[in-house]
Amino acid sequence: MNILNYINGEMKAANNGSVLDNYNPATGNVYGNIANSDASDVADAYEAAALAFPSWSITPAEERFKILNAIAEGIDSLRDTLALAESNDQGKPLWLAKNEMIRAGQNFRFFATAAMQFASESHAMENKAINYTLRTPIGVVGCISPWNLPLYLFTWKIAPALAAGNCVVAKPSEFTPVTAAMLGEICSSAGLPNGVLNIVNGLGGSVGQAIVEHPKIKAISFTGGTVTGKHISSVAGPMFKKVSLELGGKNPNIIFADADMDKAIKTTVNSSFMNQGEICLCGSRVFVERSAYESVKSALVAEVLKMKVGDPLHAETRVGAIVSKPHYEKVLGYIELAKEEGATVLCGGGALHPEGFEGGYYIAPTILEGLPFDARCNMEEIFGPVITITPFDSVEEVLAMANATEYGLAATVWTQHLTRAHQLAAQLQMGIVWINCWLLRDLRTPFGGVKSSGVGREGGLEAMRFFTEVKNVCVAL
Ligand code: TXE
Repeated sequence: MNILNYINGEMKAANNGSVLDNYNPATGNVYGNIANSDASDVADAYEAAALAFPSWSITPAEERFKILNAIAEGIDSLRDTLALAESNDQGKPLWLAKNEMIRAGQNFRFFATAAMQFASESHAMENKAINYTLRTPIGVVGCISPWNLPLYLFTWKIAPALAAGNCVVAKPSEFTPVTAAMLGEICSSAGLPNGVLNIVNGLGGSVGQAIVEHPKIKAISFTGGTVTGKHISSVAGPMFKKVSLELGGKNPNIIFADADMDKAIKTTVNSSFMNQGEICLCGSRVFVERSAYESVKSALVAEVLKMKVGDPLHAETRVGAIVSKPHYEKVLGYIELAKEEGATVLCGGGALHPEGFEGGYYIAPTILEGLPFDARCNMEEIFGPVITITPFDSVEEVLAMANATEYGLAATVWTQHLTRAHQLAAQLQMGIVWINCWLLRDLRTPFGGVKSSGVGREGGLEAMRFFTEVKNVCVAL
């Protein structure tokens, strides 16, 4: 399978003709290639987008609604094909990829309706004046997405950008380009005019960098690693671009002794290991109130030992392959570091080589105990199937440990104590707090983190605001 760029409604090879290998992480084999584009392809994509903008930006909201809805239907109708492609490209279990394809369609459907609902504000000054805000599309915007939830996150950015009337130059991760290319075809079939969405494939340092540096691409929406986010900020800042950054997390999952334990344990297994732990929202630091510590620990270990790891296409697989060899090595490196830091491995603790998939990148779901709260493996994002478990004695103590990292994306709290839950929600330095649940998403809610987890919020009207420029008009009465 050769993945081309989608520019001005056409599939095109990179101008320089070069390609990169595309690997299937389940087997470690090369199974296709992708366009290895450079700044000249980004320049072409920009030109196509700039040409399409005058017409797309004044296309009536109802027409944008219809086209975005048709894209959603296109995704829905190809759900199984997209899911299989995503699983082969990323390593995630097929059943999970199928769920994510539902969300990819929902992203377009949600922002199709946002196009119809988004409205200006007005502020009356007694009898002196009336102010009204005008919100207009920004122009050509850049959307750069990662490899963990490929189509899910790609569409989460592109849909609001288009709904708000912008044209887009987008880049999927070089590790997972396939479903983005399929989306290009879906968009053309759904009647999206040529040039409104352009997808350029290639490496972050060339294509991503060229998008961020392009003087006329005025806003960048990025999801990825904190180091890359910091670099993007340093390039986009002096150019005064609007930037939305959704970066890493090292999320605490706090379990009190009064929690509904069946639910807490079942959900903790998911929040720790879903998508091989490669979700920025995964709860990688589990804190358990001391009186419940031993029982929660043994219940978690028992559940994790039942999880089938291996062939992502097998219906019973819970944990598939790690996305790439470099990332696999990074995660294994952290497990070794944890051992050096004094961790006890309760389960997992290394690579797996399932029969028939010996070349794939598999890591056993790993639970580590006995690390100080400020050990590196408790402070740095591992982004794999690795969690730590730590007892606590008081609310103050767990709050201090939970807030101790540089990250501030999400926290989960398990308790039946209403007051304590709300007090913790207010004091946790996070953009998102889940109480007695995890990853329960309402697309209207603001989504994003504080501290090194990012800048800005996605979701609902926040995303529509990000992708528009605002002007206040003051009329004296
Ligand atoms: O992501 P990168 P990496 C975390 C996770 C992971 C770490 C590094 O901890 O181990 O980040 O992952 C593009 N200008 N997350 O290095 O590089 C790149 O091509 C513009 C958390 O694989 O941040 C890809 O499309 N773009 C996370 C996208 O950035 C550049 C999801 C993300 O890749 C660029 C993924 C540049 N100079 C990793 N360099 C989350 N928040 O969910 C790279 N890119």
